[in-house]
Amino acid sequence: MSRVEIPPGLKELLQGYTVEVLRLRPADLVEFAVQHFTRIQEGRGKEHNAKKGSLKTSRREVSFKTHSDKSVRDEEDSVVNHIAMLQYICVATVCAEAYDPDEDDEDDTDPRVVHPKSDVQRHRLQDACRDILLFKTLDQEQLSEVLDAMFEVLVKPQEHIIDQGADGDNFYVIERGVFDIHVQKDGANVCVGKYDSKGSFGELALMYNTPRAATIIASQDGALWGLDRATFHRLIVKNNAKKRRMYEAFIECVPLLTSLELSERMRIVDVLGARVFQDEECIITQGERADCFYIVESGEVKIMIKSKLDNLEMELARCSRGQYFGELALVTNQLRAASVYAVGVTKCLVIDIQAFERLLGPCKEIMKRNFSQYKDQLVALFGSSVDFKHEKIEV
Ligand code: 1OR
Ligand code: 1OR
Repeated sequence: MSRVEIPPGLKELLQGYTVEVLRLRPADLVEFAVQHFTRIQEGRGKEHNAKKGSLKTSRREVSFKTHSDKSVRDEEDSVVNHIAMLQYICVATVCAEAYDPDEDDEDDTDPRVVHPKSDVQRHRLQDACRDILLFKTLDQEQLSEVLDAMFEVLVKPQEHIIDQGADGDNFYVIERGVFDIHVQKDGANVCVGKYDSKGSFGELALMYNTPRAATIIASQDGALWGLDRATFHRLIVKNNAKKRRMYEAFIECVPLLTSLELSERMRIVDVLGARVFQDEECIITQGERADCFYIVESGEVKIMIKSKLDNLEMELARCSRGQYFGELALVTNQLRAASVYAVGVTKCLVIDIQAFERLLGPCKEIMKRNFSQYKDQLVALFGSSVDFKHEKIEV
């Protein structure tokens, strides 16, 4: 069988279609395909008009060569090969992307993993796991099963916890220590970020059955809590399928994310956490370092800025369902420009900085367009002479 070149973008295109089919289970697959791809084409038209960033360009340029100018018989072999390849991609896609827990009960028979811990250890573990986004949508019983299965890992400076390209064994939660993230880019090893005393890593290879996407190196003595692959799969990956069902309709309606492919939006759902804030609770504090990005799922938040002159906070804006905040510090790499408070009980979807960098790159252009609006509003409201704490916005 001759080698068939897979055009760039084909996998994502079929992946999106496959996920939609499995989700909506249409009676007529062909009719559904026509509607699905027409929607994409229309969306692409809008994107062209909006002149989005170059990252999406290669995807938009995907085109299928027609065979009308050649004899059908000459092309038969190639068509058969393509179909085989499509079938292969669809099967791979279903395995990697649209894992359905209801159709997989095998894991349920796996023995429950328990690593005994002292009270002190359990306390430290609970502290480390308090803000782990992947655990935020687990119920109490699932969470205690996860905590039972976790085991302590002490690390030394320069120790490689994960090597890019290796198979995934464990997921890790950080208790203490600084961990550098390295990625191979154009043959060179580049440090693209770090985890500082909190957060988690190593979920991607376990979620999508792929090789490790980055190398993680301890830069000082540290302590981690590991979770084995089987338990991660049984509890977190299964829970992700439920999360997709819960949030996909909402995520589809978030204006910021409409330029992403469906599969890209689903990857965001896989790693997000949900947090509920009480009335007046502070979600973001002006001047602090940033580690998360937020989308309001229900309720409302108010954005308040503090003047250096009188230290009084004044309200700048409000965000409600479908709107986002906390992007400014992440994109500009500065401290939080304002504080954000819940107005009434408010639920937000939270994405950590690493996932933001990895998954929301294509949306940054849209966010940046809003920054210039921030600037204009600021000048219009207060004049350029007003001195705010940390208000510097460089785009
Ligand atoms: P993993 O199982 O692939 C390496 O093992 C882990 O590094 C990975 O899961 C993530 O948890 C974590 N790209 C890919 N993986 C990353 C990244 C990342 N950052 C942390 N991890 N990028 C850096 C974003 C700041 C994108 C680099 C191009
Ligand atoms: P952040 O990461 O800096 C605070 O954390 C968030 O508040 C910030 O990201 C933005 O999401 C939001 N107008 C509207 N929203 C703002 C503004 C703003 N500043 C910060 N946020 N400004 C315009 C004033 C009329 C103020 C610009 C300094």
